[in-house]
Amino acid sequence: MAYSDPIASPESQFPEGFIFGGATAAYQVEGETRTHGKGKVAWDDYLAEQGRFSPDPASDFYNKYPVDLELCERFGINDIRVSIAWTRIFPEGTGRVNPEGVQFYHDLFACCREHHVEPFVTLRHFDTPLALFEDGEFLNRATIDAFVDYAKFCFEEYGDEVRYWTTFNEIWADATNHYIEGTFPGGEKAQLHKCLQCEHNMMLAHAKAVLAFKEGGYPGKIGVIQSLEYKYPFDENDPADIAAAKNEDVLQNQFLLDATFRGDYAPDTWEIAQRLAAVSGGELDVREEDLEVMRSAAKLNDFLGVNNYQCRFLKAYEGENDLHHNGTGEKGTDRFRLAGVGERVNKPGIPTTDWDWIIYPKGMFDLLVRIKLQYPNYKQIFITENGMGYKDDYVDGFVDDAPRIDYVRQHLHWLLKAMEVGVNVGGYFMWSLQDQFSWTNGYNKRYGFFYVDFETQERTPKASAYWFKNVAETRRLD
Ligand code: BGP
Repeated sequence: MAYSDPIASPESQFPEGFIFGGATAAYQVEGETRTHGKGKVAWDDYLAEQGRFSPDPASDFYNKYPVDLELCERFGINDIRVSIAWTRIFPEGTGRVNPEGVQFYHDLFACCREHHVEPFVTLRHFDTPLALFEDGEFLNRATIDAFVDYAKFCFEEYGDEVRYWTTFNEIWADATNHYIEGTFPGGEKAQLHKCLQCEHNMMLAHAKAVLAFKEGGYPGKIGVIQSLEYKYPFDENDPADIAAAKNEDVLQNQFLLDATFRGDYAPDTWEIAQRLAAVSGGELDVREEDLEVMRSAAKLNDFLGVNNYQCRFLKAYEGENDLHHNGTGEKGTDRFRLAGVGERVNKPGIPTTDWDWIIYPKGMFDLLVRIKLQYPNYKQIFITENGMGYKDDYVDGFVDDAPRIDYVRQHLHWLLKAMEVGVNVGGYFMWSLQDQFSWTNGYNKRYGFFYVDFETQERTPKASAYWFKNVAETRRLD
């Protein structure tokens, strides 16, 4: 089993200049969600109605970012993923600007520089302004224009302070959690056509923002972050399992990668996407003028951000939709059986987390090699998220998160192997920098290098932080 493989090439080293980063997202860390002029997002009411947990104060990053950046510097973390909260800039999503919000990010980026930490900035990480959400979010083409206006504002305002821009975080997660799994605000289930339409419209918005960035001649680089998972047939000799794996692959990976790197959809992608859209009774609205824009932008992406935590094994499935999200960490409760697509299963012997996420690090290698082979025009990849959700124990002032170290070590091992066979990877960000809340799971699913006591907001470096510091300093795994 790959998980327990020894490190195969102990002599291999990450190249000089490789990014060793930690990741955050505005809504998951900042707190202060209803103050300092910030406008509402759909999550505010959604979480309040659920009553499980609050986004305030989260990790209080709005006030504590100097502490976190100081920790980054001490622990060899030379880059931080942050996102700009759209509604700190435009409280209603369009129109009126909130100067206090604009200033906040100037201050944050300046503090990053003081601590020699590069900010890697995402424009939207799941937090669409409420007014746009209520108008249909990205299924409404007006949201595309609103996003591009917001992006242009940020490029103009922060263009000299930011070297790495990404338009969206995880278009697939947005689309599936909203329209298939029903775990994000809006909460619909098994609406395959809406999921694919959302993916297309967001990729069109990405393309328009890339063109605006390049036309503006800003100094940095720009890309998009996709959440990708290698899809293996459960039985690789069974044509029905192979077809199920392909269905899921198109939904999550190939549709978005085609849009990113081709700017249109290859014939097999398009045929499967149309068939899947028909399962939920819909058709896709993809216009020739969209594809023209996307084709122009496809040549201009400077990099691809890859968020990768796990892979999937797929079996053919003939039954009704049966979807249940394990959002509590009660192992073995997750179910994903999607009519017309397939059933997610695990293979005996492969470990999982308490949230039923499959731990199969070789999946990262297979995914990266696939991108290189299928989309040879990609320029560079950053692993923009990878990490392990875990119920950490704080004991006598210390957190021994050995399973997380093992998880990250195994993934970095397979990442190095991918680089050895020629995949161009510029950096790795662990999700997450400090503990923060998880959108659909709350505060007991911790991911950070730095343990956060959510009562006192004290930070405590975990064993993984000390281990990662050594990796970053030596650029070697062991
Ligand atoms: C990604 C998101 C992050 C983060 C992470 C962990 O999908 O970009 O925002 O939450 O996954 O996922 P979760 O919080 O569901 O465990």
